[in-house]
Amino acid sequence: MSNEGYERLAGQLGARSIDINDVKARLKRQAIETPSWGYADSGTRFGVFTQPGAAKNLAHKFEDAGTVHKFTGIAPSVALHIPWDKVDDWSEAKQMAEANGLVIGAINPNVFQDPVYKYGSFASHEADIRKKAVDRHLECVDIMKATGSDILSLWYADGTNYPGQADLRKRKQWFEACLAEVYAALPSGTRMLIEYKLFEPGFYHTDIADWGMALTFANKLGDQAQVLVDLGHHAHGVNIEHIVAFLIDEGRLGGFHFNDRRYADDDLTVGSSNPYQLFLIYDQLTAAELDPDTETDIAYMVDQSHNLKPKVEAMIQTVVMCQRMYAKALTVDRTLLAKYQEAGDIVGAEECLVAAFNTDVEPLLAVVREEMGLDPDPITAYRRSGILAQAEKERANIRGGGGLGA
Ligand code: PSV
Ligand code: MN
Repeated sequence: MSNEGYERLAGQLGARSIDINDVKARLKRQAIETPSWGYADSGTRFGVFTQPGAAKNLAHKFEDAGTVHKFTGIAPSVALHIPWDKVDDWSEAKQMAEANGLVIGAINPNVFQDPVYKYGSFASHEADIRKKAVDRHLECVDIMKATGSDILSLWYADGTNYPGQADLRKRKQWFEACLAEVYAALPSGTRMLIEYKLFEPGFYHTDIADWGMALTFANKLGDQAQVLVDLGHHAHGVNIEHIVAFLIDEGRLGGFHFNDRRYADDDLTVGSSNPYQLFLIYDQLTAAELDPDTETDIAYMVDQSHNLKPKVEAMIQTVVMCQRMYAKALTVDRTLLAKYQEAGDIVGAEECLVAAFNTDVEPLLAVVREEMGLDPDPITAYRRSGILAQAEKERANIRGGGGLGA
């Protein structure tokens, strides 16, 4: 492989006073968690188009997540959704993950599919339903202990469809009380991340509709509670990178659910529709990472149910997109940017970001991958591997999945 591109980039970074070895070291430490449910069949309410090679059980999901990690080198953990991924023996599941080169990441309690949650879970007006939802969370805390997971990732479908349907303030109070019960059960050194979403399935109101509500709950609960930003959960036009910066400054940005969308929620692979927005988010994250006065502990997780693309290939594409945007953000000339900001030079400042976004980081990523013992081109290498054809042969006649299409 010619290293001309790499040399050119090294020159560009030199001119921006950026140490290329530091950039490489950071890229090698990057870690993106993939979701078990992103490997299973999924669909819309209009139908599910099944794929013969999709994961049909937890073993398949670990295999697939392991494959993504094997080809990218930066996807070492997998998030689980309970009960979609429920098993009897968690130590066996942990070993299965390890056998695929993975650790078990965030545990997501699912309190939205059981028909008992028709009117909500933590916000249900029925005390026994709220208790059932709390119990599911406590079960997930036990799973965290058994698997070594240190994140409880919380999202609620709770909401209403019509004005007057429910008492909004009471629902908030019930939420607070249930979250506090779960918080009290969290083992030390672990975190609960509270995810917000403006609509769906509730079409009139959602109980945790935006980052301000999630932050309010987190602040009341304590240091082990933080906010999770899912890129698909905002109204159109919302400035997500601003929310990211704000939450970082409050010490409350706990994690991400990366995905992209054109219209509604998490339908598309990361950066496919709006790569510049993803870059601007990574720019804020990187600015904080490089600031010695700012501490962060952010879980970078993917939450996608890409329905039509082949699952593993799409996940490799996703992870690589996060890597690419992180690399570009690492090429921002932050000294110059600060100077332009100080001088009120709007065009100069913006051009710093545009220059970084336009920087060709592919040769750098190829070198990083080779130094990590990987193929420089993960998607082509995966396509060459024959893994998908093998999975299609082995899995075609197995039923199951566990996920949005289950
Ligand atoms: C809800 O839309 C969400 O973003 C939550 O994170 C869920 O756990 C996930 O998608 C899967 O339904
Ligand atoms: Mn999500």
